[in-house]
Amino acid sequence: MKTLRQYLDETPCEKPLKDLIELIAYQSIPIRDAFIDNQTYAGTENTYGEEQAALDKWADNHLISVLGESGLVQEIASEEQADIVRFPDALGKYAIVMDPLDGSSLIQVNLAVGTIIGIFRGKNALQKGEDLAVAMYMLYGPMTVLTITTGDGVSTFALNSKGIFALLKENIQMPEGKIFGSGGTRNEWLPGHQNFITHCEQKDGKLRYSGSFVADFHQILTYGGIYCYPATQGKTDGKLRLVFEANPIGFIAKQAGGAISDGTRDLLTVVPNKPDHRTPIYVGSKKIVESVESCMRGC
Ligand code: FDP
Repeated sequence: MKTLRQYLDETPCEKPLKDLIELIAYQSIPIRDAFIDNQTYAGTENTYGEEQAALDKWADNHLISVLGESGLVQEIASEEQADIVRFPDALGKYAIVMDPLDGSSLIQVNLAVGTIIGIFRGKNALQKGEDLAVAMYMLYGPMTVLTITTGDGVSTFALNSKGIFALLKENIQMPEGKIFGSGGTRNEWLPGHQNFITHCEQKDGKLRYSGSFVADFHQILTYGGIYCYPATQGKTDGKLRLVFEANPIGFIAKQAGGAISDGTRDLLTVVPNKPDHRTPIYVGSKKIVESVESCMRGC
């Protein structure tokens, strides 16, 4: 059995970065323990005007407090915070981007949700996705699973009965597969996206969409295919966020041989203009993501 720490010790990551990765990964234990007492909505909205689940707030407060106390982190951009949270006295030189609990609408129905994290070296959380040092997510499904890249391939770990992350799969390569799923409703889709979905259907694509980006992506990482949250009528920037969601997941996708696009360009090359920068997202196997761009002009 290779533990997460043993795996990290084989990477060129510096010790404080390895400590930070482990610290974050093992917060999956208290976050998972908090599910049972945080099943309702909190009665508040986040900066995007979306209703916050109690667990969104719990996980956000918990991670900010643990990361602040660690002294390793200069700033955190969290989906649940309107502004960047800064720790000017921290000695460590890392910046975190995070969606503390992605897929909130599924908490009450006990389907898989997760925590998405990106780590940049330096003080600035608003960097291009391709400059991430680390991207990782913890998925709370039947198992608690950690998927991680430190910029040299993708590996997945499972939390075992002793509370240790043990290696499940390494050097994961995303195959070209047939799974597709899209957010938004059909009558709100724009013609280019409609063309692309028709193209997927004509190629015998298999529809899979749970309402949890991180869980849907995890399936695509294994079987291949594409997750989409497009621009829609009235919401031309889509729903998902570049900083907290697209970049960490896109970085993992690219490290596994896949790609991420907004329908016109590689999202990892885009400099965020603000923490809540939204973007249409197409992420998954390389060829199918490439085909999106031509479908936007008519398949
Ligand atoms: P949620 O708002 O429940 O946290 O990015 C947020 C997200 O979920 C994704 O995880 C998910 O894929 C998408 O939004 C679901 O949105 P729709 O309900 O519009 O399909």
